[in-house]
Amino acid sequence: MPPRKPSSPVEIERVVLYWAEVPLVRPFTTSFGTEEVRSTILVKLVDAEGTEGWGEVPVEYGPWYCYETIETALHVLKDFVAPKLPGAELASVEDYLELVKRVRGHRVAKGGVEMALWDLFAKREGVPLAEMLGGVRDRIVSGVSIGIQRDVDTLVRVIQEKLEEGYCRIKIKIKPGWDVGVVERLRREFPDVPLQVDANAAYTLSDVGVFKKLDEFDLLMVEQPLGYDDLADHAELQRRIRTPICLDESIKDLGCAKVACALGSCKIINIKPPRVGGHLESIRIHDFWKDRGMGLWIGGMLETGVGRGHLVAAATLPGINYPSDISASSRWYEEDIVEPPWEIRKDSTMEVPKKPGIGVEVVEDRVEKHLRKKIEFGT
Ligand code: OSB
Ligand code: MG
Repeated sequence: MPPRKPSSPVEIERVVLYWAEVPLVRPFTTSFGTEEVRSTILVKLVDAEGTEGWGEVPVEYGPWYCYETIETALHVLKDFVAPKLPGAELASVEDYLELVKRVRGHRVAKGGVEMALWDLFAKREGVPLAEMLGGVRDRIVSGVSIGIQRDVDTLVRVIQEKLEEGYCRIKIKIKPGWDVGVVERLRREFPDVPLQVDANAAYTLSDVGVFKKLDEFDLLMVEQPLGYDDLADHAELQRRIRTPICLDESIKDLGCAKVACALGSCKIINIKPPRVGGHLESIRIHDFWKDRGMGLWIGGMLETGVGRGHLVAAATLPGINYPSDISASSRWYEEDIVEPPWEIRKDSTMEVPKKPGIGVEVVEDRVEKHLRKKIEFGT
């Protein structure tokens, strides 16, 4: 199903940006560092009738996962995107993209507003966001992403705990020195668990031996092994190993997906709507990749309940054929900023809300509790 067109244009009256710092239940360590709080920017759009749309800009303080940071995102949103919105009449998401076309790159920042607009349109239409996007499922399959731990025994315990909570697929972060030995041990402990690894670009082609060894362990995929921008080397690596390569950082838009397809850089794409600038570009990548019968799932970036709602809706698209990194709110937060919080069932699925839009309510008192800065436009 193609995405649904709004039946009437919306006039944006107000835009509110909330820069918040929500504490994580446990620090999260990847090949590029450790996060103890989720710094994030929430975007609220309000129309003339007072209907609200919410989006999230899940950037970090440093340009590690992508070049955008809290400061660059606030700068781009505050100086170039948000001022264009109050009074603007938007008949579609495409109208918004046209309005901010002069801003090159900065997809996560622009994407936060794009997603808020989808939520607003869905609420105005009275339909769940999933339906608005052209989704086809009433539940999605969750997997869980586990950071680098102090030692392998700790990792084994954490995985045990996650399996007991219901997660059916485990992803671990790897980096040089925390790879083959770790996976070998996990395969002894959990021979049949669907397992995949994510390197966040920590290796180069000269490490091909590591990936040849990982080929022995029946992994679902190896995510972003090489350079964050390097489609050519990934193609070379994919020719030399059996395990499917999944690209994350490298796929910034449909153009990257087309090049990756032409070169054979990967067999699977982890679509993160924020990374590619929102839902519309996610749908374009999804449609292109699905038509070629390749692997697709939705990745996460420790989003709060707002961004998580957008991920859940995106994961209902028909071509999603692997578990997504969309865990329960409690995986990351003691208290999420939405009600109800996101939960998974014992069978590793998450229910897609039937309420309009993202289907959860933002508890603004909780946002205020963690607020660093609030910037308003309009009225
Ligand atoms: O590479 O997939 C990644 C979190 C932040 C930034 C990048 C990544 C991740 C994760 C966590 O792996 C996924 C989640 O939100 O559960
Ligand atoms: Mg990744």
